[in-house]
Amino acid sequence: MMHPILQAATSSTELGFPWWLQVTHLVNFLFLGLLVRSGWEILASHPRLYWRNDCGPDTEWLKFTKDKVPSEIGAFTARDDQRDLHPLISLPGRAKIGIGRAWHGLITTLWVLNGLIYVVLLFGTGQWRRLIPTSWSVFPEAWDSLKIYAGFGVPSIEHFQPYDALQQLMYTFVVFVLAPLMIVTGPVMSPAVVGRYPWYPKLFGGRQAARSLHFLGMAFFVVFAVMHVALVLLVHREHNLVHMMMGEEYDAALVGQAVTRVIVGVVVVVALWIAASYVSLIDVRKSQRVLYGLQAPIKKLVLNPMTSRQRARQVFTEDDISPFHWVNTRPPDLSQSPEWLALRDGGFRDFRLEVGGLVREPRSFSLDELREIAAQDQITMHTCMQGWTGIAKWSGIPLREVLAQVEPLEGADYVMIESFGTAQHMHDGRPVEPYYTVLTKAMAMEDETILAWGMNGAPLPEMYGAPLRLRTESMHGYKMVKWVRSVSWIHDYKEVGDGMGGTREDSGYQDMDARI
Ligand SMILES: Nc1nc2c(c(=O)[nH]1)N[C@H]1C(S)=C(S)[C@@H](COP(=O)(O)O)O[C@H]1N2
Ligand SMILES: [Mo]
Repeated sequence: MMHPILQAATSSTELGFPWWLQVTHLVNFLFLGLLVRSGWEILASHPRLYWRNDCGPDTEWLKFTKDKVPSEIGAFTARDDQRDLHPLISLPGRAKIGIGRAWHGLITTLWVLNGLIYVVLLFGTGQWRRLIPTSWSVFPEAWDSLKIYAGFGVPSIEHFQPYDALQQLMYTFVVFVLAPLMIVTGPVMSPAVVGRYPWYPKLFGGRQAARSLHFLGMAFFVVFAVMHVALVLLVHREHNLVHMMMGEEYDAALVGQAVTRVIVGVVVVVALWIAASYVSLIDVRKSQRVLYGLQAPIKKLVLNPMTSRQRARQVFTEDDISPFHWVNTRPPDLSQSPEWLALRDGGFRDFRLEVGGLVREPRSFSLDELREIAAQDQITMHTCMQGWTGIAKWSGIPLREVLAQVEPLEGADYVMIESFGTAQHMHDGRPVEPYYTVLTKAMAMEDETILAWGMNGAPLPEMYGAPLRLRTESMHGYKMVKWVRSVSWIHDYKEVGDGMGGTREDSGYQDMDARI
């Protein structure tokens, strides 16, 4: 009988260190860095983490800002809370969150693909046998290794086949628990997924709990990566390097070349991480087009069929309404819209919603007239792409009922909603512009796309968009124009504004397709 350790050693030799193992590792290292850095960009736009969906003041369990949030609504906006990070740190840096989100989405797809290739080959080639523990003895053995490390010792080389019990446990955890955790919590950030499958976020304890778990997973990945690299370099370094870099069993003659390859590999990957930031910032519009363009087909395929059913399913009740609901951008002031201020002073009695554009005959409606056409209530969760959420009851008229009042002309393919108000801030530093958004026909006709005049049973407050605001529950908050002035059929969103589909798309570099 061969000693089990020796037996394992022989089978390990037979398994070798195939090239695909090295390639998938290197690609993984590159992608993880891009994911973590773009994740930081997103986190910096709302540097607070919660377990509860209402994100109220002092309900964070962790925050990366000293700012306190006053409970007075609008005193401190979500925009005021945004931080920017240096391009050396985050991807791309300088608070270009639209581009950060674009990178995050694109790389996620590629990272999952690389992971699938790795796992398929792992099982296809028998490599899994040395990675995945197959006996309970792995626990006491790992404990022994841990004790040795704790005494700043190093388990002897025979323990590594080529991985010791502790490594096996760790790697198995990272590949089969941690990575899947990131993959399953990611989609909970999408309003379309959460709106369409309301049971899904509940698996994780809610939308914010999933966001917090996603963050903790990232933290674990970072700690693991640092420890992993440190141990590779500290414990039997020469063996490891030859295995990893040369794909061969240890041979002293190969050490020099292995070390060179490590250094080159790390330098190239880190350079690519940083280059991704600076290259994206050279021409931000182009980055937006390219990065979102590349993932458009898969987004269309996977997300566009998902429309919110929070109303039909009665996902939330009055009890779920958030006591605090963040605000993004304050009502228009005198310089922005004297017109809106005059209407407000008259209690919006003179307000008329203009419905026009490419239509046979434009029309306008008072709030009372709109109420007579149709009314519906919906208790839904608002998700801002920055990361915060809030649950409220919205009352209003389905947009499709408004659109049914006019006859669109040939070539009217999109619906534009314009505001009396502006954005709080334009990301490219130009003066603030009137806020607008463009919806595809499908978005406009959704069941939970409404123009709301009421919030939580009262008239819509000024801060939240009085007299009318758009609610598009399958999409992020940036589509939901507040202080609505008009609805127009247009031919193409490329012909209005900067041609990107809305104010946040034009100047925040977000995607017109706001379902994730
Ligand atoms: N006119 C106008 N509407 C707007 C915005 C804006 O800046 N101006 N911000 C949007 C964004 S990014 C979000 S998240 C929601 C926030 O809605 P709330 O302030 O009612 O929570 O409003 C949207 N509507
Ligand atoms: Mo937002």
